[in-house]
Amino acid sequence: MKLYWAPHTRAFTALWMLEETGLPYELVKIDWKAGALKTEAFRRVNPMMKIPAIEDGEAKVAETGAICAYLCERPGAAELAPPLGDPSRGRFWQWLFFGGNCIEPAVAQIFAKFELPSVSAAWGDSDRVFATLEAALVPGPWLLDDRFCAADVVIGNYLSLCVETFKILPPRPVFAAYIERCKARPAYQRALAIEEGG
Ligand SMILES: N[C@@H](CCC(=O)N[C@@H](CS)C(=O)NCC(=O)O)C(=O)O
Repeated sequence: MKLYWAPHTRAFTALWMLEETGLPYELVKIDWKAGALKTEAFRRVNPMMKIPAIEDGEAKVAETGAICAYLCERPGAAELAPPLGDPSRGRFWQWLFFGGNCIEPAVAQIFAKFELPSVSAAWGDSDRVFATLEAALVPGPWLLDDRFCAADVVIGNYLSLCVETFKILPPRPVFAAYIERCKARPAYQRALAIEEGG
């Protein structure tokens, strides 16, 4: 398995996820400013020319949520998703998709300050997105209560970026405590060490 990655990018989520799975992988560092994403070889991995992306034998997967979902199906990583038939699998998929479908556009809206009627914007508006997440995290400790899952990797890293890196959200104790729990995970710490070694 190869992970196409660069430090200080969205690829951190996939790196943390791989560390959670314990699967062996090769890190392929991408110098995207030097055009490494625009090569024919990389376009075959991700036609969007973005990282993260993974290659696993014949399989090629891009998009952070899809990578995390794919990895849950690899032998040995199944505990990062509720099993087939478990009712909590519904919420698992919901939160896994929530990152790209709702948090990403909400963040873009905060940065670009554009207005859309919340009834027609797929994410409603940024207040609704983060209030919904806050309410979901109140029971805790994880999105699926006691079960840590791949959706926590996706949502945890988005929240860490929004709260700590971009500082675009007012402080919320529920988010701060959740981010601390995420960061305390040994897999997060291993991914961070790789990231900082850059
Ligand atoms: N929708 C993608 C977004 C990935 C993305 O935007 N990656 C950025 C790095 S944070 C990138 O590759 N930028 C380089 C470029 O577009 O040239 C995902 O969720 O994985």
